[in-house]
Amino acid sequence: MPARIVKEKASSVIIQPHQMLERILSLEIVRVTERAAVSAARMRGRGNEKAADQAAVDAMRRELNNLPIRGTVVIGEGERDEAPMLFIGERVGRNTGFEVDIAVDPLEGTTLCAKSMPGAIATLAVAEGGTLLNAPDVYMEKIAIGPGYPKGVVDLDAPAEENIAALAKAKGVQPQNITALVLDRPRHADVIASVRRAGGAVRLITDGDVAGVIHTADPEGTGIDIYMGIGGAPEGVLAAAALRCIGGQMQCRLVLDTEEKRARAAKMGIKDPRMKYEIEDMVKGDCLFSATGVTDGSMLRGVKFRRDVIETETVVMRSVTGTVRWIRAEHRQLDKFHLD
Ligand code: VTB
Repeated sequence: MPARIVKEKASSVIIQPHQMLERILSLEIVRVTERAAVSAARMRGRGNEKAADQAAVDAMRRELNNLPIRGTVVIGEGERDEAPMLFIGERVGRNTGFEVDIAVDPLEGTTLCAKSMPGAIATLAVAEGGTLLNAPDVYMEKIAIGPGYPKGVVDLDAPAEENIAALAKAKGVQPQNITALVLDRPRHADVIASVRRAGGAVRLITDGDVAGVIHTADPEGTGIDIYMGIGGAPEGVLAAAALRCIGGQMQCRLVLDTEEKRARAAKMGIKDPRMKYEIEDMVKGDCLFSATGVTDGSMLRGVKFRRDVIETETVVMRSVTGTVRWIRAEHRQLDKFHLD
């Protein structure tokens, strides 16, 4: 055989048929979050969280139903009786192709969007069927750091002071050089005080902890080393999907502090209400993650409406390869957004 052909064979990447679908899907899901973001962006600054969320939900559902998947919404807008669309258990897609689990937050940061403040995104994760944690819409304790640290360097159950000290040591810096990102809520007064006692700095956000967790993956770029505190469980699973793609560590525990919540979780298959979840427990298989900016934020630019062009910015990730793509798109065929 001529040497040239042998060489070509050796250097070519063999793609299995199921990976091909997943490769194509990684672009398809960009369209889904782009469209949800554009619809939500039209509602920026109108003070109407519900209407903004509904616009994102409608667009996301419409686009999901165009995908060649057999999808089940595992993390959605709520339970069937309270959410008419993208409810937990809803089947989406064209009902062809692979069984997949879907986690959606069509508008993460509804308040940010309604007030036209930084950091609202439209986000989605797709994973192999049966591999995403079916989390009820309750609070979740979370701790997350980026890649490159020894496993277990921080722990959900350790005091914040210890975690800051351990992380600083592992990073080879003083605690003064560590910054924690925390949701600005009264419930976090102790965590915030503890981080500061350890010498660390705290950056507070009003909403948007999916992006908050993702910030830890690039401490040099974002200035954030660690995410700590209690946020939504659905947002926790979405963030775990992102970290599964880009690396990092995350530990979480559902806050099931009433009998009613424990019963709801049990109905969703949660056997141990105190379980400490690692990324691999929340996202057990391969996944894709996509997020498009709605308002300008530190992770993504928001949607821009120009005269004849709509601009979007999206980040899409694949766990199989760890590839992260930043996609800035200019849309010229505007009727696809179904805007009036
Ligand atoms: C977080 C944040 C969300 O909810 O999960 C937070 O990521 C937690 O709930 O953007 P509270 O607002 O009740 O503290 C959001 O802020 C809104 O969904």
